[in-house]
Amino acid sequence: MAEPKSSAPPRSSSDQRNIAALPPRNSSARAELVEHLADKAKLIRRETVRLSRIAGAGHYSGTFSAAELIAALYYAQLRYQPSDPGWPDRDRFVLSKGHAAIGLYPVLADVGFFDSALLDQYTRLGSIFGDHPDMRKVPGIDFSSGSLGHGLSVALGLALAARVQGRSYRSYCLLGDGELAEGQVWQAAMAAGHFKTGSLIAIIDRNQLSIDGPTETIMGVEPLDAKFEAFRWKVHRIDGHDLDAILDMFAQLDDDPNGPPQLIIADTIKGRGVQRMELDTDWHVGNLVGADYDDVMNEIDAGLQPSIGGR
Ligand SMILES: Cc1ncc(C[n+]2csc(CCOP(=O)(O)OP(=O)(O)O)c2C)c(N)n1
Ligand SMILES: [Mg+2]
Repeated sequence: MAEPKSSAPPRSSSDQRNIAALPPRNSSARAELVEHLADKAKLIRRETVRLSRIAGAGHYSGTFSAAELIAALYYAQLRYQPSDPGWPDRDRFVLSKGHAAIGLYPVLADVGFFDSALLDQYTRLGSIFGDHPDMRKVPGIDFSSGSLGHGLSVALGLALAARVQGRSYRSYCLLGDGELAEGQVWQAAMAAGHFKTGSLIAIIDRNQLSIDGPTETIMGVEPLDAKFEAFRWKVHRIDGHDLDAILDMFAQLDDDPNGPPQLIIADTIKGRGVQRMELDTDWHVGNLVGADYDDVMNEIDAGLQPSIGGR
C-alpha cells in the first residue's frame, strides 16, 4: 500500500492541552486539578443515572468504567473550541464504544457545545440525543458510533487526514475490551502500525467484561500489550481510575506524528463507583428508580471508595 504524504507538523507540548501545563505531582495545583476532574467524573456518573431514568434504561457500567478517562480527556487533554465544533485543528475524539455516549453528552454540554437543558429530552422523540451518538446532530461528536468495531479505523483515517492536510491535531479513540473481538479493530491496528500514525492515540477501557461475561471467557484478548506491540504500537498500561496516572500518561505521549501509534491500556472496573454494579454483568443496561435511584446518587456523591468487587 502507498504511504500517505507525510507533512504533518510535529505538535508542540504547549498546544497539546486545553490547560496551560500539567502541574507536577504533589503540588497544590495538581491536587486541585485532580479534585476538579474527580468532580467531573461524578458529573458523568450522576448524569448517566439521571438520563437513564428519563429514557427508562441506560448503559451504566460501561460508562462508569470510562468516567475518569472521559473527564481527564475533556477537562485536561483534548484541544477543541465549543463555539466552533467543526474547527479543523481540533483534536478528534472517536467514542468507539458508542454505548457510553450517555456519559459524554453531559460533558459536551458542560464545556459549552450546547445548552445542558437539552439533555432533559434525552432519547425523546425529536431529541438530538440517542442512546448512541449521531455526529450529524450532536455538536462535538466526531463519529456516529454504536456498532462496535469501527471506531479505530475511523480514528486512523482522521489521523491520516491530518498528515495529508498538514495539520497537527491528534486523533483519540476510546474502545471497549469486548469490542476487540471485532476483526476490523485488528485490521486498523495493523494499518496504523504500518503507516506510523503517531498522532493516533487509542485507549482501551479494559474493564474485563463484555455485555454478558468476562472477555477472557468469551474471546480472550490478553496479552494485549504484546499483541499491539507486535503490530508496531507503543503501548502503555495504567490504572484507568487513577486520575494522577491518567494525567501523567497524557503528558508522556510522544508528539511525533510519524512515530508509532500509541495505545493506553486502561485497567478499569466495569461499574466502578457504585458497589452493586462493580464487575456485575446485570448492570450493562439497567434502570434505577425510587429509593435505589437516590441511594446510588448518594453513593456517587461520596466519591470513589475502595472497590470490593474489583482489584
Ligand atoms: C457490532 C456490535 N455487536 C454487538 C453489539 C452489542 N453490544 C453493545 S455493548 C456490547 C458489549 C461490549 O463490551 P465492551 O466493548 O467491553 O464494552 P464495555 O464493557 O466498555 O461496556 C455489545 C456486545 C454492538 N453494539 N455492536
Ligand atoms: Mg468491557
